[in-house]
Amino acid sequence: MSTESVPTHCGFVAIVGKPNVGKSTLLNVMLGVKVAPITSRPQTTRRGVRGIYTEGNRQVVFVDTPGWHQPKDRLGQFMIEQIDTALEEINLVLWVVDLRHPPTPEDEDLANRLQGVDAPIWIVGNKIDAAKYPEQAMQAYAALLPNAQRHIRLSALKDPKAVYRLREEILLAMPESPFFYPVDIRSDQSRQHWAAEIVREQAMSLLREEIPYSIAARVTDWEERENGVQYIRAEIIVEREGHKAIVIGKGGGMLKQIGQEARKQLELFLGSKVYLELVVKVMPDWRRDPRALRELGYE
Ligand SMILES: Nc1nc2c(ncn2[C@@H]2O[C@H](COP(=O)(O)OP(=O)(O)OP(=O)(O)O)[C@@H](O)[C@H]2O)c(=O)[nH]1
Ligand SMILES: [Mg+2]
Repeated sequence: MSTESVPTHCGFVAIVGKPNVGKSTLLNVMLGVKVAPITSRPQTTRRGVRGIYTEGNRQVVFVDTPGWHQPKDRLGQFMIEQIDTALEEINLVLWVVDLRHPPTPEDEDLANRLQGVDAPIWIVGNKIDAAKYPEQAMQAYAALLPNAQRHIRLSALKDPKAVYRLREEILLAMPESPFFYPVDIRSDQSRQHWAAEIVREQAMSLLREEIPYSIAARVTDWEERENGVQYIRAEIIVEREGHKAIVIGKGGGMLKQIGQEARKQLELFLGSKVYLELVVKVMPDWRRDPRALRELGYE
């Protein structure tokens, strides 16, 4: 039998939900590689990132999205637009909810938004490992979206097998279609972009209070040196001089720690030695400045 006669299946799957419910965790486990940054802080994801999973003649293009929230600045508006874009021409929506808690007004708001989506919606109740009343919580979420096709309970963090079972069902739900990506591609973002997200992830995890939200990161140089070392130069962007001092820390301690943690992650996923040079730069009020946002790729 020639391979041409085997039909291929492919489709787009949006992963949406409130901030911090575990969308990016779910995506990373689904793909088996770290495509998206994860922190314990809400609003970690800022951009719709595509993660591609291919198995045999089936391919899924997952779109991880920022957490649904009321935007307070231009960056927030950009984030909400990323959700709207992800919900266009979609084959399936995974609405990720946190089973540890009942729905909040933000969930109600998102459920209303999802009413208008044509594609089937599956509710993925996450964090069941830490949920006291998972059944009641799921019922309350399901009541917000009566047209949801399926209710799935799992722990993206603690139970990868449950995530693989879900992935299997998603693969089977994809319509007949040519593949959108080559079979060896896992993400649509450049490696520069991905590395910048790792730096931001570590900075967001280590810094306190409002500082995590006023941080951006970008890679400005990447060279493969002869000895096999990847030389990466990245900038951590902050909004004010005062923040710069906090990111650098006493005697440069904080910046060093961010660098060490980010380097570990980069080395793990690149499989080679990394020399990471970090620089802190001030872009006054970048979250409200259209030019700065454009420069940082938030447009
Ligand atoms: N207990 C538990 N924690 C989880 C689970 N999945 C994710 N988390 C944690 O929840 C936090 C948020 O995870 P993310 O994957 O960044 O959540 P997100 O929905 O992508 O968040 P935003 O990008 O901010 O919208 C992290 O601390 C995760 O380790 C789970 O199944 N159980
Ligand atoms: Mg995320």
